[in-house]
Amino acid sequence: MVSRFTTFYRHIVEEERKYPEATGQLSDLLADIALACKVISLEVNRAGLIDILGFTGEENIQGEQVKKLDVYANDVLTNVMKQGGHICAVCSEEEENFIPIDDKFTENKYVTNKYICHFDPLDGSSNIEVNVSIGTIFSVYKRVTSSGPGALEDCLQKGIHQVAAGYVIYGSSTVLVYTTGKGVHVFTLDPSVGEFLLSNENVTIPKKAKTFSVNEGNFCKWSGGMKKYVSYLKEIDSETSRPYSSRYIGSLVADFHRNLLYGGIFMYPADNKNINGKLRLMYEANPLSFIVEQAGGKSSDGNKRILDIEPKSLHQRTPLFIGSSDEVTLIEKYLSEDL
Ligand code: P6P
Repeated sequence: MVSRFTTFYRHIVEEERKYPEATGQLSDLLADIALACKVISLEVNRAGLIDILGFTGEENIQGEQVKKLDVYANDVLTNVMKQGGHICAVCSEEEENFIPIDDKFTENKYVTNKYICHFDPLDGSSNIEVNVSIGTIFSVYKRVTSSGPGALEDCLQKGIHQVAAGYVIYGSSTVLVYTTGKGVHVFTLDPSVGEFLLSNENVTIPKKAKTFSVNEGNFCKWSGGMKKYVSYLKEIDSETSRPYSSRYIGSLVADFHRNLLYGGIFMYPADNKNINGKLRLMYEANPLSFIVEQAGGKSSDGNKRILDIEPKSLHQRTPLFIGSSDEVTLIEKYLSEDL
């Protein structure tokens, strides 16, 4: 546990100070993302009240249109990024194309916006009606073009080139997890002061796990290797601590977060209907893969490292096997039988 009172911004600035060449843009960008997520958290935590308080769900008492929460989350994040002045392009699960943002003109000169961001503004939002934890996932890269509004080549980079990644879970508490390539750190929002406070530093994921997370309703659509692996996990064998426990919430950030802290493997494989799986490479698989590798875990599409995948489109899907390294290595072995 952490003994000192450290806010998220203090933590990122302390990291920044270790690098004389740092301009502070990444620290400010991460602080902007945290601010947006605090705002989203307020609305997510009120969501259940919309019906109870008699709002029509169409128009609130201020006469404003009550937006679907995932559209609301997207608008908050996009607007904060546009105003922040550090981003040349925003890519979102909610937007078909990337949103280019021009360099800002301040003190009679153009200042180049150095970064691009991918977001899943509110992953798992269909769970909100039943009060299941949902989350925001973000992924940050340095631009590859020199200046001006961002271009598609800035947005389609391999996950290995991320400079920062993280997620915020809106659950029993609001928790922010992030990495800039120097370990994985966990913060818990203290609503009374409106700050994310450091609760767990340099998190590591156990190499072996006791739980697996997968939607077994898809069992009949899986490959032979996938069926064999999940059946193996459910056999009784005390020497290998089997059967594993099955834990599947159906909300990626919640399933991932439990596995990160306790150990486990999350799987969303390809199947005969979704030949590339369901989850998205750029704003789900890549950021969580950066985090899990920083925590000593592993992430694969069943055949190769997620972070090495060359993206072809903003919303491309990928099979995802992510979590404790021994488990991911084992599932890759089972799936190699399918080749
Ligand atoms: P299924 C939620 O809709 C989501 O995108 C992820 O958060 C979650 O892991 C997955 O889909 C659940 O998918 O097909 O098992 O309901």
